[in-house]
Amino acid sequence: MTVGHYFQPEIECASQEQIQAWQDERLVKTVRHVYDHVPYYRKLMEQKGVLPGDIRSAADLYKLPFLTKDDLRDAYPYGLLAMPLSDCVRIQSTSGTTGRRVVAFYTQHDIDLWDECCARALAAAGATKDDVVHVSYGYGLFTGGPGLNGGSHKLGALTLPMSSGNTERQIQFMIDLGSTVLCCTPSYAAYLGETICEKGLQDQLKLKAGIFGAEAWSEEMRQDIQNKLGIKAYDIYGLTEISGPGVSFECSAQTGMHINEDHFIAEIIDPDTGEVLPEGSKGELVFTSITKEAFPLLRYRTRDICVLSRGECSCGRTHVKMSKPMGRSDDMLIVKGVNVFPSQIETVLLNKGYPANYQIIVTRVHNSDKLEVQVEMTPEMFSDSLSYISAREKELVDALKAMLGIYASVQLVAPKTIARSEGKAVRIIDKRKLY
Ligand code: DLL
Repeated sequence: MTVGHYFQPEIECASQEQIQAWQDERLVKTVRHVYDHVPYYRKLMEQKGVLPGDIRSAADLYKLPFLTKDDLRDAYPYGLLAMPLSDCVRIQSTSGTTGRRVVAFYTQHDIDLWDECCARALAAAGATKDDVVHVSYGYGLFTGGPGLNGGSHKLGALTLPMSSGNTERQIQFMIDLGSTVLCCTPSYAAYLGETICEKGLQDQLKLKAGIFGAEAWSEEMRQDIQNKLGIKAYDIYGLTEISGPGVSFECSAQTGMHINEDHFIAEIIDPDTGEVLPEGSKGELVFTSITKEAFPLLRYRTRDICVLSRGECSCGRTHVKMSKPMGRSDDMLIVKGVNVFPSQIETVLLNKGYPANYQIIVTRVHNSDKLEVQVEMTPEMFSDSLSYISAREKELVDALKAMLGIYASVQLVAPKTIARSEGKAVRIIDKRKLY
């Protein structure tokens, strides 16, 4: 067992019996709290014929109804809040999606626990209070920046709240202030690495580790980042609904991410039937938060497809590990770290008078995502005036930017040029080979 690199060893390396006991006790308490304070969920429980008294331990979890992103939308903004608003101190929201925004609320207690989860992730990557933690995740509503920032503070490390963008300044600060741990999306890490190599600045860096998540990344990308930045690169997973980054994190073994099981119970279900699958099966990941006060979600369907595995880990941690997500059970795309639903793109196109004949093409060029939308013009719009077509394309680019929060290039094509399908329309062509 590799000793060290823990933030809370007594929790991170607790026995299975202890983890079970925490989960049993905390689940019972959370179910009661939610039933008493969240009429939306109480109704779901009543519809399923379950009462708080039916949940006596984590073994009864399967009796509870699921929650989905649609529930969060229906209940927007306060319908799933379990504490008075005056006890909440923070709101965060999912990245970039206007149509389907999810807002999550935190009390100070919730922030403290979230920070602890991120501190565990930092410690697992070898960070201590002597490190300079360079946080280049976006700050603001997105949970990346605030999450790792809070974790770094908890650890007592010197925290550089850089946020994303302005690559020249990022690199300058990295060199001048001796950043040792980098936190950002893997795409941005790869871009930083590329720029640093082009400028021949590798020797001036003190970086030793990086914590990269919020989007899928392959082992090849890990190697590329590690080589370019001269660091060990660790994965971190999380979602706004469940708190943000730090729901799970990679350790030195780099064979999956330990889920913080004292805070979150994980299940794997069959996405079609909702049936709970035995450990080791591939299916949709479902989380139940058991320590949150303001926004505790019971059996939340993440739509991320993965595998759970329990067993000895060379790092000494005992909490269950999840694989890297291997895909999604819905059609959400993550482009440049931003969640994009094809339905949002369709809404923009239909609102602007285009037919629903379009294709969304996602590629990754030099580790950077590119989103392209090809859309057919109607016969009435069709024109051979190039300036007319480029003005219409520009109008769509602007409308998509307003809806998605990111740039998508648009190509208008002649009527009836996009291949028709005899079955489901093929709307998304993802060429990134991420999973
Ligand atoms: O992406 C939280 C986060 C910030 C995680 C920084 C890690 C680092 P959302 O914007 O709500 O939250 O997006 C959540 O992103 O359901 C996954 O599909 C995907 N995702 C998050 N981390 C990973 C990862 C943040 N390490 C959604 N690998 C999740 C693959 C990831 N996909």
